[in-house]
Amino acid sequence: MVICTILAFFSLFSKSMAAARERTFIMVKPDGVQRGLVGKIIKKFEAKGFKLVAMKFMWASEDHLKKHYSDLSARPFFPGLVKYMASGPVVPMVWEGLNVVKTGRQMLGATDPKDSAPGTIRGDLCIQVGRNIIHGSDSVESAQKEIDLWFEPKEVIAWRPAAEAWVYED
Ligand code: D4T
Repeated sequence: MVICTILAFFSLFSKSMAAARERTFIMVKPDGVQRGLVGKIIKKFEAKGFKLVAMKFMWASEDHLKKHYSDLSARPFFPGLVKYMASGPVVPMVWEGLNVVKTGRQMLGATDPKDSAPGTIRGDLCIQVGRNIIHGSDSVESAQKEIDLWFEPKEVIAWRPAAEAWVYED
């Protein structure tokens, strides 16, 4: 009985810890970098309580961006999208936390800024869909694919923030 209780406790604990380790891929696009919005965007994710586990500053090639947006290759805006994304440096990041994929998308706001609610990143900081300053994964599965495309495993850092016990109940 005692053993069962202990096992149940650890199973619950590890489930909630696993959920808190969900990861998403967030990227400040070239217009966000050129407009000096990198710090503001990072601040929002940090202030929410999410944990930064990977980040770099790079100028992505068109080939790399075609892979990233391969699902959209048949769309009429695809060539323009790839050119814009390759027009300057970007800041790819991995953020970790409970429900970070869904919450991250909510924080970004709708893809087209004309439909993004005020208070969201796109709602507050941009105007047109072709210059919407930030990307965020739309599912846990696509987050994993995108993280693998943009980062080597060793570039994603496992660490425990000092404030973690003040962000999560357990
Ligand atoms: P990203 O991937 O940039 O976070 O955008 P979303 O996930 O929110 O939306 P998406 O994949 O449909 O679009 C990818 C990218 O294409 C640009 N875009 C989109 C565009 O230039 N014209 C358009 O009509 C659409 C739909 C903006 C985001």
